[in-house]
Amino acid sequence: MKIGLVGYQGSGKSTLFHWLTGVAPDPAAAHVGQSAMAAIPDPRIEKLCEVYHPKKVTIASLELVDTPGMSRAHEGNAARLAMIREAGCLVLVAAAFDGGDTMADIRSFDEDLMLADMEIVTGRIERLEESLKKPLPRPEHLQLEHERETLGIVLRAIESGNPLRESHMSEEQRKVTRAFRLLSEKPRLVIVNTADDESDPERFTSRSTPELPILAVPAGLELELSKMSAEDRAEFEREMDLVATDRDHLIRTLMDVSGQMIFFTAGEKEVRTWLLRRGGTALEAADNIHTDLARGFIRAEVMAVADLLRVGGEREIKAQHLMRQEPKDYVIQDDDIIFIRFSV
Ligand SMILES: Nc1nc2c(ncn2[C@@H]2O[C@H](COP(=O)(O)OP(=O)(O)OP(=O)(O)O)[C@@H](O)[C@H]2O)c(=O)[nH]1
Ligand SMILES: [Mg+2]
Repeated sequence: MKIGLVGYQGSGKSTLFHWLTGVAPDPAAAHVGQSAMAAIPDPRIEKLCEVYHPKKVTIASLELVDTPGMSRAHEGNAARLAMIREAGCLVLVAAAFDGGDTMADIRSFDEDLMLADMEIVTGRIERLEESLKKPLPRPEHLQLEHERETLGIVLRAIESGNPLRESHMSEEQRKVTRAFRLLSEKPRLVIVNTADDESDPERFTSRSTPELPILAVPAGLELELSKMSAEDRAEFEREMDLVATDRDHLIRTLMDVSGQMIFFTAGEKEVRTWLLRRGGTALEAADNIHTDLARGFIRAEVMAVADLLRVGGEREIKAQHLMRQEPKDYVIQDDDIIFIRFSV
């Protein structure tokens, strides 16, 4: 799943992208957007390595996409927005280092997303109405009529000024809108890019709600800090009386907001984390590892990292009956280490 960094021109998207992924965006590719991976840190990985002493460690990553900035004048935004259609989650980067009205920017950006959605839905309704004028077999006619009605409800919801992620769409409505990958339906997080000397970031974060989480990060400063040696950095932080942003926490928040989670596989060969959508099953987890594991799936053997660390090893886990046998439809939990039994 792609996580799109979006926002108005010059809000600090590329700076944030650079800091989170460690990859400097190529200015020559700025107009098309670019993607890079951000490893998802987890303190449990190191602990598992102490148990297994694996030859190899592999860490799951989020895919971040740096997009070209949107114009406040609403010019050429449709093309820029097209780039983030396939993103599963949006991170709105709003500037708060240049004296602009940050909260107004956040609202206005939402309006841009809703306008883009309205255009798409209206276009589809118009085409449906054209088709409905023609003679059609009855089942097809009913189906198109149903789609038109459902989209009419969705359109009214957007027109009333509520992004779709906030309106409680029925499963039926979601089914109809899915193909359009509407922007205001995507889960979203706001990162306010504060000035290096911002003294009161709470004036932004206190507006945070469960529907619209807001974090404040001095992205420019963090990027500079990340380029320093540990020593210089510690000294700089002491002198400036800084509390550095917890980058690991931020990346895990992005994972949460995008509806994803990690699970573990562990052995002497490799300790590894894998991404899975939250609510994903043992079969989906097997498929992420290798399609063969899903095809020949027999069962998943599951233990919890916490149990393993407490008892000290797999032998103890088995002796204490802490290894569970789970079927295809078992829902993977945070902290699961899984081993897939499969036939070829
Ligand atoms: N003071 C300050 N300046 C920043 C900060 N973040 C970015 N800038 C500056 O703002 C300008 C734009 O930053 P970028 O990261 O390129 O912004 P962007 O959102 O990628 O810009 P576009 O891709 O053109 O839309 C650069 O000159 C940065 O140095 C910050 O936290 N503080
Ligand atoms: Mg940029």
